[in-house]
Amino acid sequence: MPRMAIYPAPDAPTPQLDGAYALVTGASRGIGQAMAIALAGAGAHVLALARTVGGLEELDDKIRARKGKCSLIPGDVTDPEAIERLGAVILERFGRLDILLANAGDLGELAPLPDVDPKIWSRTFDVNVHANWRLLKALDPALRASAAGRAIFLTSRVGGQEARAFWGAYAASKAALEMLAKTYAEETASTEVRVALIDPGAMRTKMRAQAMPGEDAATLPNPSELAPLVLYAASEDYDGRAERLSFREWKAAHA
Ligand code: NJP
Repeated sequence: MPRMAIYPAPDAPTPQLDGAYALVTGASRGIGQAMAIALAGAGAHVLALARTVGGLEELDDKIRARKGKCSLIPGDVTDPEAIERLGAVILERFGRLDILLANAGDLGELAPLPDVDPKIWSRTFDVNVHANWRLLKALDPALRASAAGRAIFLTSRVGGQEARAFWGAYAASKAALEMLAKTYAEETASTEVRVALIDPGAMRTKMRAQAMPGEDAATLPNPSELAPLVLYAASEDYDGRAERLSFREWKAAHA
């Protein structure tokens, strides 16, 4: 019997994450950058990973302007050696990882399945699935070393909820990611590690603009609105096992 997702109350106080170490992948823009700012605002020391150094520096400026803590990790999540090294460095330097926000994602190509470019198909799975498995593999010891390790994955409505024509590579990769997260939740059930899946719905980011070029971005939520859900999933109070936390459902329940 699948467990029901439990959502935070709209008026719940912002969780305090003082002293927590939080690795955010895809922190150079969009949801990742906004959530890195939110995590730092709640007291976490953010370890921000992405390829675009300019975006990371912009994040660093924003966090420091708010007196938060941030370390930049320019890199590619699809680089296996770099991810393996990262796991070892985090464990050696900090002794633990309290929060993994596995946010980096690739939309791939919106096209009928037979027409998807094989290179883009592979890249989509490399970023959305294989990189996240490697992150888990590399960071599992550090997450288990935390008193309340939290692994949070960004999914999508099309990842297992709703098949949509032309979204094949992205949808199949997010469905695989969801099963990866659920499996990890089972494997860590007897530990202090907890796993969350967050479905942000349509948000005002570059990926969304790439998917829906004709859409008026002003009608979409700002990624910062996702903060209460992400901070809840990152908190000691969160006790989920990778049930899907949907931003749309949470907003609708409290409208
Ligand atoms: O995406 P975007 P969003 N190595 O394109 C990074 C999900 N989602 O914020 O490396 C390292 O603005 C990239 O950094 P860079 C979605 O599937 C969204 O919209 O510098 N990093 C950038 O920081 C995804 O999982 C919506 O190019 C890599 C970030 O990823 C998450 O939310 C709806 C990388 C992508 O920023 C964030 O999406 C939904 C690599 N190889 C699910 N490749 C939505 N926005 O509407 C990419 O249902 N990145």
